[in-house]
Amino acid sequence: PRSLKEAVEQAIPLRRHELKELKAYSNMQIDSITVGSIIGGMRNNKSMLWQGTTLDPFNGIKFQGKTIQECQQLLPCSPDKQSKKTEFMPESMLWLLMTGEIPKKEEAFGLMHELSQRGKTLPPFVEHIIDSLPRTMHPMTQLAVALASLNSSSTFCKNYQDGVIGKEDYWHYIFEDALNLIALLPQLVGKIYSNVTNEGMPLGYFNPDRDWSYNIASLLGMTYRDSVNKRNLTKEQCDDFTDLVRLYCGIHVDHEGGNVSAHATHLVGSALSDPYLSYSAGVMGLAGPLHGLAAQEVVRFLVDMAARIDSPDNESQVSEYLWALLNSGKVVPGYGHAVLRKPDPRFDAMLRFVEARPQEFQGDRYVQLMRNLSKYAPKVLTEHGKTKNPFPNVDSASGVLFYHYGIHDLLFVTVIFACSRAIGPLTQLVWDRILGLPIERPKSVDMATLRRLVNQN
Ligand code: FCX
Repeated sequence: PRSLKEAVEQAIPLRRHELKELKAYSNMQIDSITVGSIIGGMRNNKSMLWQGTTLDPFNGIKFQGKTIQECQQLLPCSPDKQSKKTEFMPESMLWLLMTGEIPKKEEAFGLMHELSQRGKTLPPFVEHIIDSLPRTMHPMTQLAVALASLNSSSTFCKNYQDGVIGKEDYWHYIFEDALNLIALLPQLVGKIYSNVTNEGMPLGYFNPDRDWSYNIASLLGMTYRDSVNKRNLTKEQCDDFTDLVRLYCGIHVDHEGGNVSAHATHLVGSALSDPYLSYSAGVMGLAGPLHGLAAQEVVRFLVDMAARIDSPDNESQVSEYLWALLNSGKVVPGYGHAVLRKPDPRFDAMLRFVEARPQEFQGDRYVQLMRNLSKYAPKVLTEHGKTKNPFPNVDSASGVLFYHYGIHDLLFVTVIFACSRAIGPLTQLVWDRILGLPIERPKSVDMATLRRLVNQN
């Protein structure tokens, strides 16, 4: 079977040719920029090349043109799940985003092994840095620090500084770094979780024969090994948790190019900062409450609300809680979106995970509240009248499912998001260098210029 790198190499000539053809139309106008977009966060400006995913306001995310459900049907699952086809491996998604092709089973398994070989050990200096950080430091900050520190092992950085590589070849080293970074995430995440919850002592093991998501679950201490699993979960629950990681990490990889974490990675990478520095910047963006940190905020909000209402079915109490939140000037976390105008299909995918396990979730009042909220909150938000999208986004469902299985450190949820989000933006970073895209440098304007332009029209 082909390696991922061989498959990328096969895809290059066509893409480079396409870009060359497009360059002939460089002066053609395809969009216009309004005053509203300049002072309103550049909403809807078509101004960035992004290959792996596209986001439609009404149909949601597509991965190389494929919906979540198509990906669930087509992308290979981990080797241990062949008899019972369940969630695909994020490794398969990485292959799809990088190459535009559905990998053959053997290719996906090959990539799984390649990643586990690359990710076997965390460099000792990174362990040391994480150990030296205060246990109370936000886990996202710990992750950003650790990622940035890995820049000292960047093959791109070293070869660039040695002056031995030409522009055409940058991508080989960016690819190496990107794959190494993705491969190390299970170890990084496990180390940070043990730092936050277990005085830095390991909670589980890395298994080089298993898939990336299994290793995330294992290093969080969530796979079924009696000696390690202190959470009294059954084997089935542990397997379900690993599937949850596969599902969650499989569908959070990317949300086209303009979202904060993806755009920050692309922007910083355009200065030829290496993938570790670039994705560290992406992680810092993901750590904002209006973006990835919403996953953490949702769980806090559900736990707090559940303590103040009689039952998750009490719509009037839930609505009252929401109105109090809105009237205090806060947002309802997990609701609304800058682009989407319908319920997020990623939210639906998380709900299908719950619905496939009715017995497991029936007694969980937080999960029940999350489900009911998706019916109650849109009414309140519509009446409130501000948000353009009153429906749930993916963050409204994800954290509470991790909470269900025992990840009770609420600040940690976004770190699992960050594992997944590496895959899309780093894929694009590889293609940025293959295509030789330039440093990003949009034009800014001051108020006087804007006023002059407005008066001219
Ligand atoms: N609750 C209350 N008010 C909301 C709201 C919500 N969930 N969503 C939007 N609004 C408000 C905005 O704050 C804004 O108010 P303003 O005019 O006083 O500034 C108004 O509605 C218009 O905003 P809108 O254009 O609909 O949304 P934006 O593109 O500005 O913002 C986000 C999009 C996602 C930032 C916004 O909906 C929000 O804050 N949601 C809650 C946080 C959240 O869930 N974030 C995760 C989003 C996503 F999934 C991700 O990127 O990870």
